[in-house]
Amino acid sequence: MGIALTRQVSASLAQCELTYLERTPIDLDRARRQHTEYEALLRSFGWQIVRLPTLDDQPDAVFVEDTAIALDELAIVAPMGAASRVPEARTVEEALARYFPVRHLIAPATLDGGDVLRVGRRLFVGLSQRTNAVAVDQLVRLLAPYEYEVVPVSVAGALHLKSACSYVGDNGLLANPEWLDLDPFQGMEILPIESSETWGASVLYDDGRVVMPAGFPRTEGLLERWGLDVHAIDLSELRKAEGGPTCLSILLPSPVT
Ligand code: CIR
Repeated sequence: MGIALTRQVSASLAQCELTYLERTPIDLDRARRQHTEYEALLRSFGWQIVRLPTLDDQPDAVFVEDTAIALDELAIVAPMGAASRVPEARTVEEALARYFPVRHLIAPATLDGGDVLRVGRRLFVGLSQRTNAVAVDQLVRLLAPYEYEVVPVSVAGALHLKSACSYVGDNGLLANPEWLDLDPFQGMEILPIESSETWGASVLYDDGRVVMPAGFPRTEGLLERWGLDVHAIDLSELRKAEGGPTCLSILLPSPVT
C-alpha cells in the first residue's frame, strides 16, 4: 500500500498566502470536512494516509505538496518560494527521511513542489513566482546520476505549474493554454480546458483515476472521455486559499524502502 502524506488544515488557514485571488472568508470547519473527504477518497484508492504534525500557526501547512519532491530513489527539499511557508518543511523532511535519502536545494534557489510535474522520468519544472532558474540548475545537477530529465516551463498567470496543467495518464496533459508555455510538452497529447473553467486544470491523477474539484462539468466530461474514473469533490474552502487537489498530499512512489 502506498503512503500519502497529508496534514490537517491549520487553524490559521484564513491568513494564507494569496497571489491571484482576493481574500474571502474561509469556513474552517467546512475546509476540514473537505480535507477529510479528500483523504477518505485517497484511502479508497488504496493509499495509506500518514498525517504530518498539525502546524496551527502555519496557515498554508495543509498544502504539503509544495514542501518537497518525492522521487523513486530520493526526496528533495528546497527553500520554498514564499518566506512565510519555510517553517513547514522541517516536519515533512523528518517524515520523508523515514523512507528516502533526502537531498537539498540551497539558496538562492527557491522551489515549490507545486511547480514540479512528473511524467515518467521527465520532471517538468515551472518557472513561476515561487520557483526560479537557480533551482532548475541545481535540480539538473542533483538528478544527473538518476537519469531524470529536467525540463523548465514558463508559467504566467498561475501560482504553480500544476495549477495550469496536470498529467492525466496515457501521455495526456490537461492544460490551461493561457497560463503556460506548451512548447516543452511537444509529443504529449494536450487536453485544453475551456477558458470558463480555469481552476479545473489542476487535478490529481492516480492510475486511471482522477480527483478533481467539483464545479467544472466540461473538464469532467473531457476527462471521462479520456477514459478516466473521475471523482469530483467539493474543495471550495481550500480553493479560496489557492489550493487544489494535488497540493493536499505527497504521494510517495512505491515500492519505498
Ligand atoms: C500558497 O500561496 O502557497 C498557498 N496559499 C496555496 C498553495 C497551493 N499549492 C499548490 O497548488 N501546489
